[in-house]
Parts: sequence; structure tokens; C-alpha cells
Amino acid sequence: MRIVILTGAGVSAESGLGTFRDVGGVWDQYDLARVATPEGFARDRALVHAFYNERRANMRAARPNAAHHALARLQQARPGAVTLVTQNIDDLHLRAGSPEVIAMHGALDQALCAACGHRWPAPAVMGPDDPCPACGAPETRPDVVWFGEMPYHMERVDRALAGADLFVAIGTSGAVYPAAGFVAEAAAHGAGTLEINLAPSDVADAFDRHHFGPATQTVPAWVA
Ligand code: BJW
Repeated sequence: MRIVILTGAGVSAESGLGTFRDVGGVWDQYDLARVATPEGFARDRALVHAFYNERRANMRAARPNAAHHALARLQQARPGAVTLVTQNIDDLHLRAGSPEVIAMHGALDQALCAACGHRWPAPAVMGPDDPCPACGAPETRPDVVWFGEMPYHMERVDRALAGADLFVAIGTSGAVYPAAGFVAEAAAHGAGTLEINLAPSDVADAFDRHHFGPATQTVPAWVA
């Protein structure tokens, strides 16, 4: 049985990291267009760095929860059979012991040079004038995927979806593409589909089955 699992912000919510679209979520506090688009970065780099510096500090203070640990156990128990794709830029799946994670929206702990494409471990605090250690250009940005940019590792994800027997989405609202389209893609290739979420997502109707409730309860119960 080949399983593809997609996770979103809901899986890290009970670790204290805010979701985006829930009431009081990140997009209630920040204007998405200013902090999560290339145009926003071009307009005010200091603001965007401050946004990600704060989230990096929150990530480093957070701990993986029972849902991250359950998914790591599942991957360890079925070597090579479970593809874990996350939209999250936190490192909680890796810290829970997941052997492999496809981070399609990038990683908070990586810096990227917009001039030469060099990547390196992000310091705790990044600023608009930080030079790239490879080319020296002051074009440092967080290595994350903003609206209008191409998510990472899509060929790998598409291959996994085409070969999946089961697709499971956990803690994601189904509001952002291409991830929101994975359920249809997997189903078109014959996979069964399961949504695990606090409440029905925007694409809930596309799933065969649902488990609703907090991830720290529903995910360990599903994995067991
Ligand atoms: C719990 C819980 C608990 C709470 N237990 N559950 C029109 C149609 C189709 C597409 C487009 C369109 N117009 C524009 C587009 C494209 C655009 C898009 O989708 N826009 C939409 C707004 C419509 N997408 C893009 O631009 C993407 N790129 C792209 O499409 O490139 C072209 C291309 C790709 C592939 C093939 C061909 C072409 C890039 C998207 C980049 C998203 N970036 C962000 C920010 C950067 C990273 C960061 O700062 O963190 O990524 S946006 C933000 O949303 C973040 C997340 O990864 C992403 C998804 O959010 P998520 O994880 O679903 O969180 P929430 O808050 O929305 O939901 C949380 C869920 O958890 C809820 O359901 C809760 O109920 C639940 N929950 N507590 C279990 N305890």
C-alpha cells in the first residue's frame, strides 16, 4: 500500500504555531499581499524579514506534537511506502523523526539568494541588507514559496500521487493550489482519499472519507 500524505498548518496548530485562515490566524494579523508575495518583498523587505524572523523564533520554541510523532512512526514502520508532503515551512516533521519530508513551500530554516540561487542555513534573524555568502549580493530572502511562485519538488509529488493507493490530507484548508488539487489528482489515478481535519475543508467533497477533530487525536488514532 503506497500512501501519500499532505499536511498543512493544522498539523502544527497544537504545537502553538498559528494557522493562516482560521479566525485569529496569520492572515488576520498580516496582509498576505505584503508578506507572502514577491511584490510585497520588493516593496518592503524589512517587513517581510521581520514577519519570517518572528515565525522562525516561534518555530524554534515549538515542539512536535502527537500528530507529527504518529506520522513519523508510520513512515518508519513502512520504509519507502509513505510519501510525506508538507505545505508547512516549520521543521516539526523532521524533529519528530520523519525520515523524509517533501517541503513544497520551502523551509524557514533556509536562506535563499534571489540573485544567484545559493541556499544556506538561515540565521535566527535575517535582514534586508544581509549579503549572500556565495556571491555577496544583498539579495537574501527566506527560502519559502510565495503566491505566484512555483512550489518545490512538484515532479516528485506528481509521481507519488500517480502511484498512490491512498491519499490523506491533514490539517489543510484546501484554499491554496496546487496542493488543494492533489486529492483530485490522486483520485483520478485510482487512489482512495481521506481527509483528516478539524472541520470540512474547501475541497472536502472530493474525499471518499473524513475524520474530523484535532490532529493530536485523529492522526494517532488513524495511524494506530
Ligand atoms: C486543524 C487544527 C487542528 C486547525 N487539527 N486541523 C485560482 C485558482 C487556482 C489557483 C490560483 C488561482 N489564483 C491564483 C492561484 C494560484 C495560487 C493560489 O492557490 N491562490 C489561491 C488563493 C486561490 N497559488 C500559488 O500561487 C502557488 N503557486 C502556483 O500555483 O504556481 C503555479 C503552478 C504550480 C504548479 C503547477 C503549475 C503551476 C504558490 C502558493 C504558495 C503559498 N504560500 C503560503 C505562504 C508561504 C509559506 C509561509 O509563509 O508559511 O503557504 S500561503 C499559506 O497557505 C502557506 C500555506 O502553506 C498555505 C496553505 O495553508 P494551510 O496549510 O492549508 O493552512 P490554513 O490556515 O489555510 O488551514 C488550516 C486548516 O487546519 C484549516 O482547515 C483548519 O480547520 C485546520 N485546523 N487546527 C486539525 N488542531
